[in-house]
Amino acid sequence: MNRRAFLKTVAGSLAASASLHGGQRPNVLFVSVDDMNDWVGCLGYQGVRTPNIDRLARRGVLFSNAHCAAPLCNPSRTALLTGMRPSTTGVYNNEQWWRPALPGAVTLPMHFKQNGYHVAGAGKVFHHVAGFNPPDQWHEFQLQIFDDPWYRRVEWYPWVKKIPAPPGHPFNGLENFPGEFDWGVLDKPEAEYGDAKAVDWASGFLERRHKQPFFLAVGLWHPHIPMFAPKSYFDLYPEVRMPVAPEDDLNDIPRVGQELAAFRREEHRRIVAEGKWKEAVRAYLASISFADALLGRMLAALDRSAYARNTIVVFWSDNGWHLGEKQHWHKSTLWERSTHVPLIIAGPGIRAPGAPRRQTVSLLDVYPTLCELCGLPMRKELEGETLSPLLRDPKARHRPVISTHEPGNHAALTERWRYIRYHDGGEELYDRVNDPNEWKNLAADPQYESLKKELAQWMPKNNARPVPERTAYDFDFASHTWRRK
Ligand SMILES: [Ca+2]
Repeated sequence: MNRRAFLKTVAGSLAASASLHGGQRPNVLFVSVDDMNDWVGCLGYQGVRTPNIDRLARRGVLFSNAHCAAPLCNPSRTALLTGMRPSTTGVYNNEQWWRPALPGAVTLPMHFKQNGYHVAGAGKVFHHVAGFNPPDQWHEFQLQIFDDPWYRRVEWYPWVKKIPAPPGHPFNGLENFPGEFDWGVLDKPEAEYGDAKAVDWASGFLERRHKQPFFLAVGLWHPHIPMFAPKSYFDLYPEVRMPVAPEDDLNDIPRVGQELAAFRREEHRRIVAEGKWKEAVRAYLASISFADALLGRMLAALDRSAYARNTIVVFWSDNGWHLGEKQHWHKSTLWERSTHVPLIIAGPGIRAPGAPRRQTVSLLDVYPTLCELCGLPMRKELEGETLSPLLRDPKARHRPVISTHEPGNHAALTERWRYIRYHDGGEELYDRVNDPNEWKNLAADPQYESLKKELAQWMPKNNARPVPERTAYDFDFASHTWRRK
C-alpha cells in the first residue's frame, strides 16, 4: 500500500470509530520518565526489576515497538506535546525554547484546558529548564524539586535554592567529570527525593474532589543522570547484566553516525578506563527500579481514588539511553538504544489488555490518541496517527514511524527494518529482527535498493530550519516573557 492509500484507510477507520467510553469524558493520568530505554521487564529485558511497569502493561496495552520523534529531551517532549515533528517546528535541541518560536502552538495540556478539563502537572513534563514550561499551560503546577542544585546553574532553576554540595560528592569518584553525570545514594529518606515529592503532590491531587474531568501530568526525572536513588534500589542489583558492545561496531557506520556516536566520547572512555562501567550500569538499573516504584505509588494512589475506573493512564519515556553500546553514553543517536522507549496506555475501553502491540508506533501518536479517547476535537496540525485502532485490535495496521535528530537526519522504522539517512546522504540499514543490536549495516547491499526507496518515502520532505536558541533572547522568569535581543 502506498502512503496516500494508507492514510486514506487510516482516515476511514478514524471516522468509523465510535467513542470508546460512552458519555462521560475520562480523566487522564499522564506519567513520563526520562531517558528510560527498553531495559524494562515487559519489553523482554532480563536483569531489571520493573514490577509496576509490567503490571500496568498487563492491565493495559504495551506498545512494544514505540519510538520517540526525536532522541533528546526537549525536541522529543516538544514533539509529543505540540504533536508536530522537529522537522516541522524547527525545535531540534535542548537550547531552543519552543514558546517564542511557536507562539500559536496549542500543546496537549492547553488543548485539554481549552476543552473543559482541569489541567494539572508536577515534575519534568516539558523540558526541565526555566522557560520551557509556561505557567499558562496549567491550572496548577508543582515545579520540580531537583536533587542536584549544588552544581546546577541558578538561572536554569530560579525556583530551586542553591545549596552546598553534600560531603562525598561526586559520589561516583570520577574527579573532573561532568557534574550531572554522577550516581550514588543521597543521604536523605526516599520521600525527600524530588521525584517522590512530585508523586506525593499528584497523589494529593487525586484525593481531592474534582467537578470537571482532569488531565494530570507527572514527569519523573529518573532514570536520567545524575542517577541518585535510595540504597534499597542499588541493593536490587548485586550482579548486573552488561551490554554487549563490540569495539568494531562503528566500522561500517557513515560519517554523521560516527560523529553522533562520538559526542561526549570522553565520558565513555573514562568510565571504561577507570573501571566504572559496571557501577554505572548498576546505577542506571537502580534508577529505573526507583522510577518503577514511584509509578507504582502513583498507580496505587489512582486505584484508591474516586477516579480509578474512569481514568486513562499513559506511561512513556522521552527517549532511550546508551550504556556504552556503539562506544556511546547518552542519547542523541538514531539507533535502537536512543529511539526505543516504553509506551503503555491503560484504562477504560481497551480491548485485549495484556496483549502487546508490536507494530511500530511513535510518541507523536499520543496527542491524537488522547484527543480521540477523550472526545476532544482533533487538531489539524497533528502529525501523529491515532492509536485507537490498535487499542481495540492487536492486529490493526499502523504506518512506519520516523525519528529525527538534528536537521535532515532521519530514521524510518518498520517492525523489520531501521533505515537511517543523514543530511549528507550517509545511510544505514538494519534488519531489526535478525540483528536486534544493529551491528551489521546493510545499506550498501544492492539488493536493498528498492526497500530503502520505499522506507525513504516516509521521511519528511521538509526539514525546517532550526529556530533561534536561548542566546537569541532575554527571558524574564517572573513574567514569563521573551524578548529578541
Ligand atoms: Ca530525556
